[in-house]
This record gives sequence, structure tokens and C-alpha cells, in this order.
Amino acid sequence: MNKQRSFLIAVSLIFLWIGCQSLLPTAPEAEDVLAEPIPELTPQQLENHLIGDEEFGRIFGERSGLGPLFVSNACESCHIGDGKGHPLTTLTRFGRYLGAAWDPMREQGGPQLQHRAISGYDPETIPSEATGVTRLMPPAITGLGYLEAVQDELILALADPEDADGDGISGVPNWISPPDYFVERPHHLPSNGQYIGRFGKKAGAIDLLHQIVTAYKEDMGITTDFDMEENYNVQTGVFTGDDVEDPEANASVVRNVVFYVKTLKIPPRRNKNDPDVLEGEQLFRRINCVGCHVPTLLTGKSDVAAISESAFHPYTDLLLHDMGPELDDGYTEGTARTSEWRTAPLWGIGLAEDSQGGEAFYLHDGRARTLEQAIQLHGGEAADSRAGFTSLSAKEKEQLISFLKSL
Ligand code: HEC
Ligand code: HEC
Ligand SMILES: [Ca+2]
Ligand SMILES: [Ca+2]
Ligand SMILES: [Ca+2]
Ligand SMILES: [Ca+2]
Repeated sequence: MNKQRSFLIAVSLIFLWIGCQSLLPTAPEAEDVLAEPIPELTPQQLENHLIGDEEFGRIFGERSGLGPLFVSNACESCHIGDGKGHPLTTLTRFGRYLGAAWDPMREQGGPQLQHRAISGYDPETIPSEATGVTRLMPPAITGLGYLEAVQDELILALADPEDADGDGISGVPNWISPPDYFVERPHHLPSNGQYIGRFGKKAGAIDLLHQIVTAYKEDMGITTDFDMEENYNVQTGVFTGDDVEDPEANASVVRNVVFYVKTLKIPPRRNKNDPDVLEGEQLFRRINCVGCHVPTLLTGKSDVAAISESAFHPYTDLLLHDMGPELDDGYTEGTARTSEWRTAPLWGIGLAEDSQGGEAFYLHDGRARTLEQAIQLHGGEAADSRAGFTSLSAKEKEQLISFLKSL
């Protein structure tokens, strides 16, 4: 990533230069910046946040434990500026159905592909037996402390598995078997030993610790106190790790990174009171985008005062929805079906281009290049909502898009 860093520095220097030339310095407005802590943190919390930030940016190499198999070498290499990632930094996952049962193909290196390896090791390839392959783009990771603190009770109240209210939208949680280091908290309501997943595009991770320990291992090949197993290449039958002593990141490092992500601020809104934006917001309700993209959720108690018992606006219900055949990659996690995805939070969607290199890529793999295309690819439970969008006048469509861009 050194190359990328120096590229970024070079680019910012050029911009600085252009800025001086045109006498218009272009420091980003605070309201456009995602990579910032929640403003109300205590001095101690802010210090922990900054320590976590440092670790989040840490570049691993062969001498610090990278691999033997890996995808990239730093959290920040995929989550640049904490914003939505680029299709060049996708994670590839695969699996297959054995009869009715989903098989993540662990004996063949599933579910995640590590397409890179340190010297002396072979990277993985996608086995020909895999029937489902998906490419997932990094989501923005701001405001996640709020999503983590939503009580299971509320998520279950939003679910409507039998579509009792007849609006064509069901919505179910993804039930996930917890890893052995998982600690249940008062807001969890397990069912048969499984917990509601809420992070990842299929809602495969129960909490931030689960998501981040998995990222260290599967994305970078970094062992932690929580998961001491290296990423072996089971495809070639090589069960030797690297030469770096395990754990390569200890529990306090991992907890600091969890705290960093947990205390990143909510994406700021822009042009909230613009008349077109306000009109677009009404349309968003009228064509029932809110049936899944629920505007307001509530948190339970949290050790971070700002997060505790507050209302916030992520535009998700954290539930899985059948999005129809077009978004079905034949791959899945937990109890989700292959056509089901967790409602993508829409907060910060208007800032996507800033972290995607000035272009926009929407939906789980970035296949949609405009917000309109993203909506047109909504099928399944969202088909009525899509039809509602199609029947809007050109002006109304623009207003709806202005609203999305203000989020
Ligand atoms: C190779 C690129 C890559 C690396 C490296 C990486 N991530 Fe991610 N991250 C992703 C992708 C892609 C997803 C979406 C995964 C999914 O949907 O299951 C994701 C998801 C997440 C999420 C969940 C976001 C949400 O809204 O549900 C968090 C939190 C996160 N990553 C944090 C981290 C941290 C912390 C690290 C370093 C320890 C890290 N990531 C390393 C690509 C990466
Ligand atoms: C049935 C539930 C449902 C309804 C109704 C729905 N959506 Fe979605 N939406 C989703 C899911 C699930 C995703 C994630 C799909 C994916 O990543 O492939 C998504 C993704 C999106 C995205 C892309 C987000 C990103 O990060 O790339 C946008 C934009 C969006 N929806 C806008 C809308 C609008 C506008 C409406 C109303 C016309 C709407 N949605 C109605 C469930 C829904
Ligand atoms: Ca390692
Ligand atoms: Ca693998
Ligand atoms: Ca319903
Ligand atoms: Ca090691």
C-alpha cells in the first residue's frame, strides 16, 4: 500500500497546488468528512479512538504476520477514509448447495477467497465445484456503534416473516451461530443458541468484534487472541503458518480497533431543508422505500453516552429481504437465502463518490453506476417500490435522487 499512499499524497499535493493557483483552497468541509469521531466523546474515549485509528491504518507485512494467505494488508487499504470502498477492493466469497443445505466449502478454502499469498505459498483459486460466487464491495463503516446498540427486540418487531400487513415486504433476521469468543449482552435475544446478525451485506456478523476478528483473519491473515488459527491453504494441503509468533495482533489492539469503528460519527446530512430534498423525502415514504430503509432506529444502553438510548437515522431495518433473481449471486451466509440481502443503510450514500475515486458504484458488488440504476435493480420484495419509482414524473425522480444525495 506504500504505492497507494504516495499516490494519494501526490494527488493531494496536486490538488493543493491547483487550489492555490485558483485562489480557492479546497479543504473539505467538516460536514463532508466521514473519518471523524462522535463529537461528544470524553477525552479518554477520544484517546482510545485515536489509538484504534492508528491500528486501523497499520500496514502489515511478512515480518508482522501478513498471510500466509491474504486479500489485502491493512484495514484502511479497503476502507479508505472510512467511506464506501471501490470495486477494486472487493472480497470474493464462494460456496454451494448440497441438497437443501448450504455448504461454505471449508474443506476447499471457503467461504472467502484469499487470492494473494506471501512468498513461498500459493494463493487460493475458486474451486470449480462452487455454484455461488459473490464479490462484495466495502461499505462505509461510519455510525456502526449505533447499529450495534440497536436492541434485538426492535429488529424482531420490524420483521414481518409472513407479510401480515400485506405490503409485499417480509423481512427476517439472519440467525448466526456465535464464535466461541462471543459475549452475550443484555440487548441480545438469542433463539436456539443463534444470534441476530447485523454487519456485512448478508448480516453474517453479530457484533463489531465478530466482524473485525474475521476481517483480521480472512482479509489479512492476522491471528488474534480471539482466533489463533492462520489462514492455511487447504486447497494445496499446506498447513504451515508464517514464521511470526501468534497472536499477531493481541486482544487490546483488536478492542481498540473495535472501539475506533464503534465511535466513528454518524454520516452528516447536507442540504436537508432544500425544497426538492424535502419533496423527495415525501416520495421516498410514498413509494414505500421506508418499508425496508427504515428512517429511524433507537439504541439501547451503551457505555458511550452519545450512543446510549438515542434515536438515529440509518435508513435500514437490519433485516434480510428477497431482492429477486437479478441480485441473486447463488452465495449465502447463515440462515439467509441466496437472493436475500440485508437492507443497505442509506446514510452517507450521497458521499459515496468521495471515497470511490470520484465515480459511484452502488449495490453489494458495485454493479449500479447511478442511484437510478440501483433502484431499477430492486426486485423481489422491492418490486412494488421499484414500480412506484418508475411511475414517478421526471421531476419527482430528480427530487427523490436529491433526497438520497442529501443523506
Ligand atoms: C480486502 C479488503 C478489506 C479489508 C482488508 C478489510 N475490510 Fe472490512 N470489509 C470489506 C468488505 C468487502 C466488507 C463487506 C463484507 C460483507 O459484506 O460481509 C467489509 C465489512 C466491514 C465491516 C462491516 C460494515 C457493515 O456495515 O456491516 C466492518 C466494521 C469492517 N469491514 C471493518 C474492518 C476492519 C476493522 C478491518 C481491519 C481489521 C477490515 N475491515 C479489513 C473489505 C475489507
Ligand atoms: C424490500 C426491501 C427494500 C425496499 C422496499 C427498497 N430497498 Fe433499497 N435496498 C434493499 C437492499 C436489501 C439493498 C442491498 C442490495 C444489494 O446490495 O445488492 C438495497 C440497496 C439500495 C441502494 C444501494 C445502497 C448502496 O450502498 O449501494 C439504494 C440507493 C437503495 N436501496 C434505494 C432504495 C430506494 C430509493 C427505494 C424505494 C424506491 C428502495 N431502495 C426500496 C432493500 C430495499
Ligand atoms: Ca499470519
Ligand atoms: Ca479461503
Ligand atoms: Ca409486510
Ligand atoms: Ca503467525
